[in-house]
Order: sequence, then structure tokens, then C-alpha cells
Amino acid sequence: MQRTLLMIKPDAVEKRAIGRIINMLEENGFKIISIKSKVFTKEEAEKFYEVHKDKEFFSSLIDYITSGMVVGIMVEGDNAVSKLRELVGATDPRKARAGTIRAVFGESIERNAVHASDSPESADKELSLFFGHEH
Ligand code: FUP
Repeated sequence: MQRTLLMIKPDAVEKRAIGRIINMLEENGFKIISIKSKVFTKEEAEKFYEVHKDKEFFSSLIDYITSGMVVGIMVEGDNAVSKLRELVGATDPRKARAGTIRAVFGESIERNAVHASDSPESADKELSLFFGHEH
């Protein structure tokens, strides 16, 4: 069993897709352990995305991710990290496989609806940022 984080980003919250995304998680066998909405401060956002701090898209990404509410969802399942990445789809929604969350709800490579942790180590760090150390 693994736990990982799905984060619904401001574009998907704005288009009222929270419920449909939670449906997709449940229909695909993920167990939901905890849910928390928040608005990132700039400092929290920079910590969340610190691996990208030297990329040219970093400041735009920070402006976008702090522009509205996000929803963090702690999910559990066998191989949850890689299975959730499969359900989320490619970073660029135009390249994401049909039926994935980003293919359905993503608008652009930046406004791509959701984030999913990319390794058990990232999941641990990102779940701590949302839920503290009780996961
Ligand atoms: P992913 O693991 O699929 O979320 O993608 P990355 O870790 O490569 O990128 C993290 C976030 O940076 C993406 F969700 C969106 C943003 N990004 C851009 O805005 N522009 C790019 O060219 C690449 C990524």
C-alpha cells in the first residue's frame, strides 16, 4: 500500500470540476484518506515546486498556482504513485491519453488541472506540506 497526493489546481477548481475529478479517483480504485483545500502563499508554492526553481516557467507557475484555491487529496492504493500518474496523464494535456484527468480537464501545459506526486519521496514531502506529518 502507498499513499500519494493528487492536487486539483486553480483552473479545475474554477471550472467546478472538483466532484468529477474525485469521481474519477474513486472509479479507478483509489481510496480517499483526507481532503484539504488551501490557497498557497508564494513561499509555500516555491517550496512545493522547488525542483523547478531554475526553469524559465517557474515565476509564471508560482503566479498561477497562487492565483486561487487548490484541493489536496491524500489517496491510498497498491502502487498508488505510478497508478495515479497514469490516471493523470502527460504534463501537456494535448499529449495526454484520452480519458486521463488532464485530457478531460486540462487547458494548457501550465493550466493542466491537477498535480500528482512523481515518486514515493515526493509524495512524502508533498503530503507533509498539505497534511503535516500525520500521514
Ligand atoms: P508533471 O510531473 O507532469 O506535473 O510535470 P513537471 O514536473 O515536468 O512540471 C510541473 C509543472 O510545471 C506542470 F504541471 C506545469 C508546469 N510546467 C509549465 O508550466 N511549463 C512547462 O514547460 C513544463 C511544466
